[in-house]
Amino acid sequence: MNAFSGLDELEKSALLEIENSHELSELEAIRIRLLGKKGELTAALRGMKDIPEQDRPVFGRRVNEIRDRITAALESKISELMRAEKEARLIAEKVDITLPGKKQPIGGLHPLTRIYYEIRDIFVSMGFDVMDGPEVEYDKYNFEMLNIPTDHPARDTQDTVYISDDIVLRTHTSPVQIRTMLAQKPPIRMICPGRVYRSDDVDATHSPIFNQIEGLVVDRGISFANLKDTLNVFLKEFYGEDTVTKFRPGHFPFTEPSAEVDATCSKCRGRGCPACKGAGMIEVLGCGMVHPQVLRNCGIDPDEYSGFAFGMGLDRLANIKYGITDIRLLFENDIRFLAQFR
Ligand code: 2NM
Repeated sequence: MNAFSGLDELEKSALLEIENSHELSELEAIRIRLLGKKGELTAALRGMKDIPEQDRPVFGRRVNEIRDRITAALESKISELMRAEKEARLIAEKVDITLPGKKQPIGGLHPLTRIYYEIRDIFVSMGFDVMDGPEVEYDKYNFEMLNIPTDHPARDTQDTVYISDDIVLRTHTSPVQIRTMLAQKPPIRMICPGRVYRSDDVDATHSPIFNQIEGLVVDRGISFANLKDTLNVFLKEFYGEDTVTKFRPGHFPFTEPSAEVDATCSKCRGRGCPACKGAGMIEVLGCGMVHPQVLRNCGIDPDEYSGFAFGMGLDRLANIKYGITDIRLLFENDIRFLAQFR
């Protein structure tokens, strides 16, 4: 029976070929060649017309049987090859988790941020709140309510950046003190850090944007002695216990009396150096008793309450502390400069 033995031959050689194959792509080619529309098994089925009619059902069943066996053999070989492939990949991709990792460079705080955090922590430890306010500010809050009249030199357009007739970039953080006094009743103990703006050209000692911290205390019976003691505690904490301070008379429109404060030069500890121009002391902040008119402007009765305020330039303090002679370095964010403060 020629047709049947042809089928046996086809089955035998197909299964052998599948068994000996080692490539998934090869198996796919075999599948198409054997089982595809124009494949060998389909061709064999077409040969059915040449065999006696009574043998055809048996022939048909045999063809189906072979198709099933080839399909099963292909599937089992495919999964065997895929298993082996995965095994090989797992071995090839093995990772030694005991190897030390690659060190990532760690960033650091900007020197201004470090100084701000130090100062903030000292005042917070004395019970001060930290307040925030807008950098684009009403003229009223930046000047008028602070007792800075329209013809005051601080208003000169060469200093102030005007957004419109009545809106400015704040020239100090004092408007935040005004907003605080308008919004809450005494006792008030607050500091306000932030950027301030002046219409200045940039050079080694000037920047149109710089950073300030100002503070304000308002309560019943607040005196100049409270001002001196609070700032002395702060300055000794910040510059060191052996720091000596000197309160010199000063002038601000929003405080009366006012003072400028010198502290022992942190570079030479008073011996005299270029940083303090040989004086051994260096000016670090301005302060004073809040002017009664400023309190009144904010709805606080100066007969009942008094207060003191102070302000300092962060950039200046950073320069002194780190011996920086060009303030542009604080704003350029050159990694080579910043990395020295980690
Ligand atoms: C300074 C010096 C002296 C100050 C005054 C006020 C306010 F709003 F309470 F009146 N805030 N800040 C002040 C006083 C600021 O900076 C050198």
